[in-house]
Amino acid sequence: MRIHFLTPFVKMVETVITESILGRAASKGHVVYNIHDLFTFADAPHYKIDDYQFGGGSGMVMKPEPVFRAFDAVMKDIPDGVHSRVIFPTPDGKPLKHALAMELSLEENLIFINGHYKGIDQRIRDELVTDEISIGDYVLTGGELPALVILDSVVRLIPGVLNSYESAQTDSFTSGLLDYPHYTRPEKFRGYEVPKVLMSGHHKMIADWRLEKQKEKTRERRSDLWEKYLASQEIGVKNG
Ligand code: 6GU
Repeated sequence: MRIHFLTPFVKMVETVITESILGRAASKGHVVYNIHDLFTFADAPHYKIDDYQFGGGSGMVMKPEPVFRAFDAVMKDIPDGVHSRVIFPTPDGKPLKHALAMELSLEENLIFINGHYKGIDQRIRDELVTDEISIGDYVLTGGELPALVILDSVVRLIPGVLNSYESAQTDSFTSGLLDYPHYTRPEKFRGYEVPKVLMSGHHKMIADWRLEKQKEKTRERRSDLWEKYLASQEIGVKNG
């Protein structure tokens, strides 16, 4: 998979990628990163990438020209018919879910356009973007962190990127239940003990205990997931 970033914050994106499993995925040959500095596509002599908003209002808006030029440069290297998605991270996008991450992990090219909420000319969104994605109901200062969050959720699903221990951790959202508690040595720590059942060596009892903990946690914290789980189990939700 080839991943492009169109961003004014090249260093930030590079640093997160090189210091994480996202970078390891590139060394292993699973992905290639291209990070494009939007300032290099702006007009001399001022290389401005934003400007005042038509109609008034506070805050600057990202100009269309640098983004369209950077986008054209990226598309020149992508042959016709090769599957690409153009992602604009924004709090008014559709929520990021495991299923969307799965879908994106099958693409050949992902292009992230990083801007600022209210701060990007609508024509970029109308003409270039295929997916507007939000990472939750809160507002961040810019699109770089959410783009990296989206990317991380996608890249870890590419076969071979994770080792088997790490991939086992994927299961939380595929099973529809939240994860169970984990313990390691020492067995007694500051007076707190590891649940006896985990020391029993009894696989069926351990599996039952873990499933019970998953259900408990999901019921308490995520009524939305819990309702779906019940429906999928055909227990019915009549009494819920
Ligand atoms: Cl995708 N961008 C910004 N700026 N804030 C967000 C977000 C995205 N998702 C949640 N909050």
